[in-house]
Amino acid sequence: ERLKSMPVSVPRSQAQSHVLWPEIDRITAEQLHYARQGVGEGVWELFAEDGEMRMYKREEEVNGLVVDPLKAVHTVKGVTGFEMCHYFFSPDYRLDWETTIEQMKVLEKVSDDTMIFLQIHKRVWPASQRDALFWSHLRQVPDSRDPDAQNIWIVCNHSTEHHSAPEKSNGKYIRVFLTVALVCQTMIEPPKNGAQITRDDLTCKITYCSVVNPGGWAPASVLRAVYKREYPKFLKKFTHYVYDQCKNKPIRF
Ligand code: 16C
Repeated sequence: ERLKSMPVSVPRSQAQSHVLWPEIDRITAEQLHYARQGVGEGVWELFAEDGEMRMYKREEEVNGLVVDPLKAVHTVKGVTGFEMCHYFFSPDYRLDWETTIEQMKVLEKVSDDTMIFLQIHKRVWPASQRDALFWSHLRQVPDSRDPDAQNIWIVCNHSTEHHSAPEKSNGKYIRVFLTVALVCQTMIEPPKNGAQITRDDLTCKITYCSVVNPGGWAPASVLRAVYKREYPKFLKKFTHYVYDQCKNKPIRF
């Protein structure tokens, strides 16, 4: 009798009682689905390549503003998907790897896996300076029929509003709108003779997807030049950073 009343489901996010939860749940699932679709069929255009890293874009404009979607894939040895996502999500490390930020603030810690961030980004000449207000959610991809699925983690960032943030219309900055997803899967090469798994046996497959609407006027040529430089710089710097942070620490799945 006692067993019957015990919870049978896997532990779920504490954030599910938050007013934003339905949106977080829906957008995270959409972004996961979108990230898992390949870059084939000629719609994606390769614009940067470095070692295992490939970056693709699609040129798109909305009301005259450049909103080119970006999709990148990368493979990094020696780290897990959880480790990648942990360093991307946690505010403690953001300023170590994020080079476009001037200030970052956690406006609300909804739960261990969900926070609301306000960031002020560096100004890009000749445009006005931008800020970004978004929720960020870290989760392990729920069980599916795919046996590798339990090795997949996602961080999803999506623009939102918040009572303690300045209004986007009368603030000092133009607010960008963003939807970003980092999806990471751990591949394990089983060690011979049942030996312990070491970092040499790990490969992390990364997909990074981003759509940023600049929120107000910015010259298209400047914007495209900035992102073509900044996205590759980000993904290289961030993945090196995580590799360095993890190399002498126990593996975390
Ligand atoms: O995903 C990344 N970082 C996360 C944590 O910070 C989060 C942030 C997304 C960035 C949103 C872009 C905000 C616009 C910044 C203005 C550009 C600053 C460049 C400074 C150069 C000195 O998800 C990694 C983000 C990687 C870098 C993104 C660069 C995107 C540029 C898009 C152009 C935006 C409009 C700029 C107006 C001129």
